[in-house]
Amino acid sequence: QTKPEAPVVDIHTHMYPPEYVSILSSRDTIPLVRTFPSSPDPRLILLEAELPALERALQDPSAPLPGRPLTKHFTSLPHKLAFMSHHAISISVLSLANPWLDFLSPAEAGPIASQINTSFESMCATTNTTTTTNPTQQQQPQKLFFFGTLPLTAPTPTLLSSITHLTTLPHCRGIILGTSGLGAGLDDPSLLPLFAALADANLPIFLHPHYGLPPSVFGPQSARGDYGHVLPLALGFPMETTIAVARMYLVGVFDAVPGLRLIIAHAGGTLPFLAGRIESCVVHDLKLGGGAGKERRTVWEVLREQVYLDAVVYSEVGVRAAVEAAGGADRLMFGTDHPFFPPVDGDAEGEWESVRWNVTAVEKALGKGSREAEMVLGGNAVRVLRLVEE
Ligand code: 5CU
Repeated sequence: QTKPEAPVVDIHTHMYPPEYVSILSSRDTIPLVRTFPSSPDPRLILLEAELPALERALQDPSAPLPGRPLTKHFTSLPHKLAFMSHHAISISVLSLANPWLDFLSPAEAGPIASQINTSFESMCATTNTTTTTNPTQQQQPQKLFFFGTLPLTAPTPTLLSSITHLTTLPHCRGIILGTSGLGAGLDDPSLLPLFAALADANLPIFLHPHYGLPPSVFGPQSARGDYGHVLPLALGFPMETTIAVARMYLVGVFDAVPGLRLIIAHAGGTLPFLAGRIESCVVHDLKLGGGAGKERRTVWEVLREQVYLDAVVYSEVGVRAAVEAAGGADRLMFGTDHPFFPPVDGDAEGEWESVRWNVTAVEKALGKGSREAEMVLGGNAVRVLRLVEE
């Protein structure tokens, strides 16, 4: 008898449901969706770094298109399921992509959060009751769960009732959160009731970047060429995440809410590499106490007790560092970042090399077919996020 395939679980996979796309299509400032006569797909413009290209394209129809194509992979459930099937992913934990609801007015944020979270719940419920094993590929049945979205600009009572709403949705397994929090970063004391409510509800935070670093950090626009998304995405995103978690640590969020669990995107940004340096600076610069009679927990201890990392890092060197930093292969979870980073040959219905790189990185770091690799590719997510129908 052959051993059943271990499930592959994608915990970092985004969608924009139709109601979100209509909001973006009605906007004049980023984030926004625009159509251009020269492009079959509308363009999705999200990042500050994309503004100069947007302005050029609005003035000159022959200028390169800004942002990225808003393909069906961002918006359609059948495309998500086909992508999963193509890459032998049996369970996905969906999340709204950045910048979530960060830009909404306080009055609209609550109702829109409720609508979007309900929409994710219904995608999961429909899929989990209707899909079966694909007989040609002998895969496990496809299942969906999701990380909810919070109306962060809404008044606190609305925000807290949105968490209560999430607890009633059977397929919600946590929330996705950016680094701005209520507008003042994740070390803002006003966030503590929210963190406590999430811990009480057993909803981990999937922490994800969006804002990057100010463009000036990367130096003046280079006369040597356009570096595209490379600097903001490859470097700005992970530094943003690192700074947000460092601030949470420094202000004592993890001690104040010991039940809080964080899953940090992109293998923790640069934390696996920089945690030692943060720790050294704390020891040398600050007297951070854990309160009377309490020992301060080191950055390493917090990472190993309250933090999980995704494995979206595209190299075995990064996977090894993430496993070391998180305290073992039982704290890392595979992800794809679908539908970002589509195939460079343009065939989005075929194999995505970005997915292959992340799978190969895990297999090279931990051993193809090893128990550790299976845990990272799926077992950890099933255990940590309780990915079984209840
Ligand atoms: O390509 C991009 O801009 C992005 C993004 O905005 N969000 C994300 O999760 N990955 C890539």
